Amino acid sequence: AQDCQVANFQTMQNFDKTRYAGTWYAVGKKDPEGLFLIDNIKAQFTVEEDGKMTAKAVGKVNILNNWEMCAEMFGTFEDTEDPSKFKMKYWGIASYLQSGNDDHWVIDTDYDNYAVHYSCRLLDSDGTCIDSYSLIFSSSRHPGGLRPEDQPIVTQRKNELCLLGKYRRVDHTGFCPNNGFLQ
Ligand code: DAO
Repeated sequence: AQDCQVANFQTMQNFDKTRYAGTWYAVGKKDPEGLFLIDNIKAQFTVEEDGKMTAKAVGKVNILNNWEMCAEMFGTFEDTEDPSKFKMKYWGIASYLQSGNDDHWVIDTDYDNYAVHYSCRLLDSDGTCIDSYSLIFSSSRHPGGLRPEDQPIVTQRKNELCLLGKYRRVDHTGFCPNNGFLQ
């Protein structure tokens, strides 16, 4: 049987946040309960002078059930003993946007083309995840989607996360234009 224990999920070996820095386009997403970011999701990771990773992200959200807007979000990342696993604190530039603390794991990346992110918000007593979200990123070299040669790797990672078939496509329609928030 497949091992779906979160503690046993393989993450990126020797993750290098400096190589990871830059702009990534979400092209796939497995939503958590209480979905927040819908589409047009773009994240920009930076390594600050103190060596800590930070991020800015934009994405379309639904506020008050029916108001579509572009959320501008900040994230700060605490290192852990595993270089691929971070504790992320996030908040919006506006107070009515979601904020919180999530795990932020880099499952796999080749730094240039694709990245697979994972976060479990709630563990079950058996060690599997009750509430997770995961983003599939394509680099700014391929904002429209993953290269064909990266797709089987990403599918394999989705399967290892026990989330195969649970992702949806994330569209980029220009709803969240570059307005100076992201460089
Ligand atoms: O979309 O439902 C959801 C959960 C996403 C929460 C995280 C918000 C953004 C944080 C900043 C940067 C990292 C990708």
